[in-house]
Amino acid sequence: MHAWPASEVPALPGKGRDLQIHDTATQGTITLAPGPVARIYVCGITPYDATHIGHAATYNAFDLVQRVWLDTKRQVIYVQNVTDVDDPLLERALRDNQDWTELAERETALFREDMTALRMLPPQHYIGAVEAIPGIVPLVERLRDAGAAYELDGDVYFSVESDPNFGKVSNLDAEAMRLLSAERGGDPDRAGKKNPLDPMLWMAARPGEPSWDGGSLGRGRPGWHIECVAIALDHLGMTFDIQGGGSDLAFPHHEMGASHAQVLTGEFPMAKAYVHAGMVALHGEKMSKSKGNLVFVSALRRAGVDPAAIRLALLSHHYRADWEWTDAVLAEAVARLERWRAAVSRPDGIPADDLVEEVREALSNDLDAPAALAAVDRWVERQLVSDGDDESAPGLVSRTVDALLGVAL
Ligand code: 5CA
Ligand code: ZN
Repeated sequence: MHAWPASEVPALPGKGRDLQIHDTATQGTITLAPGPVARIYVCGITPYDATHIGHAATYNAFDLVQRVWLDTKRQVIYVQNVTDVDDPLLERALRDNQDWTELAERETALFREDMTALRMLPPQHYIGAVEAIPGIVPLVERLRDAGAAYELDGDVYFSVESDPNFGKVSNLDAEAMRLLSAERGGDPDRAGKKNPLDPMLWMAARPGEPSWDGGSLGRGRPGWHIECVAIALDHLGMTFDIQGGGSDLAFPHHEMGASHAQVLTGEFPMAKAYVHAGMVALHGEKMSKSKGNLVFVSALRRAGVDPAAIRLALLSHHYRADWEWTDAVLAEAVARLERWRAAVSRPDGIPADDLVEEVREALSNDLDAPAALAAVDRWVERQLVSDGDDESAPGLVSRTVDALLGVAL
């Protein structure tokens, strides 16, 4: 699949800082020092509805990761998937009486437009579940041949008990896992499973649903977790730096993915850091496609909201916090954008070399974007009333805000 165009990332003077980031698995902060190449896998959308602010907030967090790494002159290999076949997508297509491939293509195209408008840097490998099927089938066969998978009425399940490290990504107790499994695509109540938590690796073809040749598995379609494992291992290999997504992916998705990879390779963890963004809510509840309490990025853009203001609204919350989208959040971002633009449009001003370091410091410290915004705010407030004569300052601030925060002033 093609991704979307990259906006240019200006080079900044001086030296970038290494990223320290919170890892869900070890529940601590890790300094990722990945050498000259950094590798990140970010779970992509299930394209049955448009990009909402919750999605945008999560992708914003991982865009910052890339920007911090690029600032250290590392090469970044960024992989993202598109879950372009799965139950929710097929259910929505059926409900709306439309072709599921058209629905997926349309929403993926809109996602690309939203990401471009928000200046999110594209992945180098943007891979759909459907196109990954030829790589998924042999992995499921290997899991089965290793005794880590079993068949139930033609469907193939992964046995969580085959992984000695199962549970070490999300650190949840059995009851919590069971509840979340039922909530997030699992089927803990299906009779005949060895363990209620066992996730599906391969779903045998159902009447009226799309299916693909699965070799010795028979016709069917892939399970959700093995999709991301296959794509990640194919393009990044084992022990890449970050697997990222919203906090609702820690369990079961990233836990199961780590388990699949553990059995396949004998290694744990698949990613050095499991990084999870908080959930954005609307009207007191998590924004979600299934509940329909959504603010779409495309709707805001159509209403004339500057994407840079949307981006500033996202940046005004720490990525790990759960927060609520309100009109006030957006209004504050619009006002901030105006102040920042006014400040950098002056022909000269007060020196900004310290500001570059403050923004670097804030982001390297577990992506503390609110602290980065506060640092820019401080420069802007002084700049707006100063009679400084540093001609390079406004340009340097624009480049810093662009390179490290993805905001075009
Ligand atoms: N296709 C799978 C991942 S492989 C999936 O979860 N798709 S999704 O469209 O449901 O979500 C895409 C990303 O947005 C995930 O990382 C998810 O955790 C994140 N996300 C969904 N809702 C919210 C929300 N309300 N706030 C923050 N992030 C969210
Ligand atoms: Zn995923």
